Amino acid sequence: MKIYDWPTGPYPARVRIALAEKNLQSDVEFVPINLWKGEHKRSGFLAKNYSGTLPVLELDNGVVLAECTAITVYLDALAGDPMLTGRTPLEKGVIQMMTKRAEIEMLDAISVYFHHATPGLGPDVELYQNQEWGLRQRDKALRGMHYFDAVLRKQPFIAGEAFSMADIAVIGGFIFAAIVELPIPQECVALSTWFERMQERPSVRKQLAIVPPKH
Ligand SMILES: N[C@@H](CCC(=O)N[C@@H](CS)C(=O)NCC(=O)O)C(=O)O
Repeated sequence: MKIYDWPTGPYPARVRIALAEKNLQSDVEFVPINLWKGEHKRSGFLAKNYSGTLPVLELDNGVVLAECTAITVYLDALAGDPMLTGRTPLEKGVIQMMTKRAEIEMLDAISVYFHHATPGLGPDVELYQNQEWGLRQRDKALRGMHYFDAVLRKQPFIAGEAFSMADIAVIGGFIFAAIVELPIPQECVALSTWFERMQERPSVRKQLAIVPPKH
């Protein structure tokens, strides 16, 4: 299978971490798509992923899967432990909920901040920017960090008692925060401590070596 990706991208990082956790890296050919040159907005790539985003997984039979969550669900089902998307019906539901929350409240919000209130991918790619919207989303991401801090004061992982896809989504948020130099609020001690613990995982350490964290 192929993964269309960009090595320093926070969303592709989610899939790279999942691949490393499942020990599936050697089954994958990585095909770089240059975001800074806008290759993800060209017709050839849009034919694979209508949304014009990375990462995209392409199977050997040509079937294409986009969206980090969908790709992670697929990869998780291919191999054994650790299970990233849960075993019981309740675990599966909670992990999906917390992954979506990580996207809405942190990762996607930072992405909107990047694309709208910073130079983003540059004038050739960022054809419409709305700075006020970007700044609101930055503030939303900061509120999201406080929310996840509160979650982690009560439990060791984002979705409960075990490492999961939801942790990986928040790690994606940390990676994006480092790129846009958005500091994690100092008072979010549980969140920072959790992130230090996440870096003990080889899958995460390897990814952060590509995108050094600043927080
Ligand atoms: N919801 C998508 C978001 C993917 C996404 O935004 N990826 C970034 C790469 S880090 C991207 O392609 N950005 C380019 C753009 O939005 O122009 C997912 O979960 O895969």
